[in-house]
Amino acid sequence: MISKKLNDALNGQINAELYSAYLYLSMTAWFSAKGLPGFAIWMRCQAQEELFHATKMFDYVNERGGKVALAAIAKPDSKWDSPLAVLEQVAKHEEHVTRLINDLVNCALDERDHASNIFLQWYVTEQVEEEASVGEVLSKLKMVGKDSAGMFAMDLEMGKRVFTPPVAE
Ligand code: OFO
Repeated sequence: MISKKLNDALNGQINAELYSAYLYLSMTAWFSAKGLPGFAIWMRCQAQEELFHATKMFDYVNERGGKVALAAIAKPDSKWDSPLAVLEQVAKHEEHVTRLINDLVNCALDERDHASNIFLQWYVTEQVEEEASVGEVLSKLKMVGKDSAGMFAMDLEMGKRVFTPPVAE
C-alpha cells in the first residue's frame, strides 16, 4: 500500500507524463505541417515514450493498491518559430521533468517507501537518457543552422527513429 501523499504525487506525475506526450504530439503536427517528416517521426516516437512512462506509473499505482485519479491535461503550445525553437523547448521541458522525478524520489524516501524508490530509479535513469538524446539533436541542429541541405539530411536521419517499448523487468 502506498501513502496518500505519494499516491497523489504519482498521480501528478502521470498527468505530467501525459502532458509531455500531448506536447510532443503537438510538435509532431508542427513538423509535419512544415514539411519535415523525419522530425515528425522522431517527435511521435518521443510522444509514444511519454505514453509508456505514464502507463508504467499508472500500472504501478494500481499494483500497490493505490488509486489512479486522472486529471485534465493542459493545452500544449502549437506554434514555434523554427525547429531549433521546438528542440530548445523539449530540452527545457525534459529538465523540468527531471526535477519532478527527483522530487518524487524525495517524496518516496520521506515516506520510507523503498519499493517506490526502487521503482522510481527507472525514471531517474530514463531522464538521463532523455536529456542526452535531446541534447544531441539540439547540437546537430545548431551545427546545421540555416543550411537547407544540412536540414534535409538531418530530416532523413531523424526519420530513422523507431519506438521500441522497453521490455518489462
Ligand atoms: Fe517522461 O520523460 Fe520526457 O517528459
